[in-house]
Amino acid sequence: MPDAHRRLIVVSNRVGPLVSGGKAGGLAVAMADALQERGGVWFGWSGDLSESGTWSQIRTEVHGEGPTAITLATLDMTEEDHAQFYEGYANRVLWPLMHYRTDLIDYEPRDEEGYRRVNQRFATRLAAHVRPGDMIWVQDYHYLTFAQQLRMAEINNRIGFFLHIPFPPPDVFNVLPRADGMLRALLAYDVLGFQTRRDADNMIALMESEGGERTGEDTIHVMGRDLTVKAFPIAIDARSFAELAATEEAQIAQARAERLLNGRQQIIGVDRIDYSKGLPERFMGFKKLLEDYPENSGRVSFLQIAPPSRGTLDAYARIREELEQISGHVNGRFGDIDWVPIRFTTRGQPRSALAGLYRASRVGLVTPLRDGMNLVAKEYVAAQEPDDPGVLVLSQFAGAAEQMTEALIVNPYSDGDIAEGIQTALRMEKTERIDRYQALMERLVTNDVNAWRHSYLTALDR
Ligand code: GDG
Repeated sequence: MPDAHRRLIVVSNRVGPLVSGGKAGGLAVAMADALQERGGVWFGWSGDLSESGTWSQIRTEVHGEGPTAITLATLDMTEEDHAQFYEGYANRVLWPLMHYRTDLIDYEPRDEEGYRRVNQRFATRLAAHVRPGDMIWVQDYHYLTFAQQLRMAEINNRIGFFLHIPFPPPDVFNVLPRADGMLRALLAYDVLGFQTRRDADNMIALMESEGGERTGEDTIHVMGRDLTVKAFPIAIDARSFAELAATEEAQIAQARAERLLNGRQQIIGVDRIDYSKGLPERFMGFKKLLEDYPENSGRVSFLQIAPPSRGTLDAYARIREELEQISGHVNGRFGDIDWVPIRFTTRGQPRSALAGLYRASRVGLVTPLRDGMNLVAKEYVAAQEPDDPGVLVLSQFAGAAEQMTEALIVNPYSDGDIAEGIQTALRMEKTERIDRYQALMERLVTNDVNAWRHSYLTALDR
């Protein structure tokens, strides 16, 4: 168990909310729980743009008191910071790169400068508040160079990093201009955590190509530094999510969906609109189901909930249009006056309603082209009714596929494969559905988000 007396400092792009369960998504809940257990500081961007930006005063909000008090500490950014650091380098270079989409990289040297500048400013501002013994845990691709900047500010504390998105093989990573400099920046961390064995192996391969030598199962000596490089698959609080699915609010959403379905079976997808999620390919997979297995006509509906994310970026607007086109086409060609094959909404749902909608669905369709983990896959399973569960159809390229082997694993690039996966799920006998659900659920409960956090912090707290 980690030493609960060392203060924890979490760094992530967005800070809060400090709630467990409720409305917040996976990352926020995991961080809030970690801080609630041991107290500490949660540091990051306020969400506001101002002229003083990273030079603005650190805004602090203290919750609780004594050793487990939590301080939320935030800084603004300037409009330029946000355009270069966030929209530019983080989302037009690192996001596509890490998702193996080198074709979508839009690299501008000034965005890289902005990225490095924001990392440097945030790190320098935080450094003034770091105490000896504090453990610093940095989240995600926005802050690859954060530890290097802290080291320059003479912070010698343990600093860990966790990447929520995939990490590609060396040949792909090296497409990044000045990739070697980025690798060197990452070596300033003590622990590099990844979602899957595959991602961790890709990092180790990159380090070995630079002369690194493994010193143990998860440790490597490279360019004079000793690091832990390890997979820590992120998880959900499966028990709480299962409870959420049985609450009154969830039941209301479930009943509403079932009324509309009128005895038909529902297939559900839930994703932020993003090209990594394989949404157009998924819609084509559903179309293929209707073509290849016409017995589903009038009997199955596909509900896709796709709230916008980073809506300012053109790529996302284009996907949305494409989805509207495909669903319009499929509904026109296959639908009937009392049957809408695809229902597609960009309206976000409360978390409890989502749980009810998962439960109302015979098939959970999670087919990203590439995904760090994918928490929707885990939520879908956790929300199922134990004695009549639905079936998860899961992309082989979601990190979750490494653990969720009882799902029906499909290739998201093949519409035929998706259609076949859905068809198998729809036809599956109840006993087999229960067997698969039980195996998946047992693993979700054992390896929940608390176990994830503890294993990471144990590695960091050496
Ligand atoms: C990144 C990585 C990794 C979605 N729509 C609604 C809603 N959501 C919630 C889901 C889920 C979360 O958002 C999405 O999490 P994912 O894991 O599926 O995907 P990313 O957002 O891309 O997250 C990913 C994750 O980080 C954690 O490390 O797994 O691979 O890409 O919790 O339920 N929640 C509500 N209404 C919606 O309409 N309330």
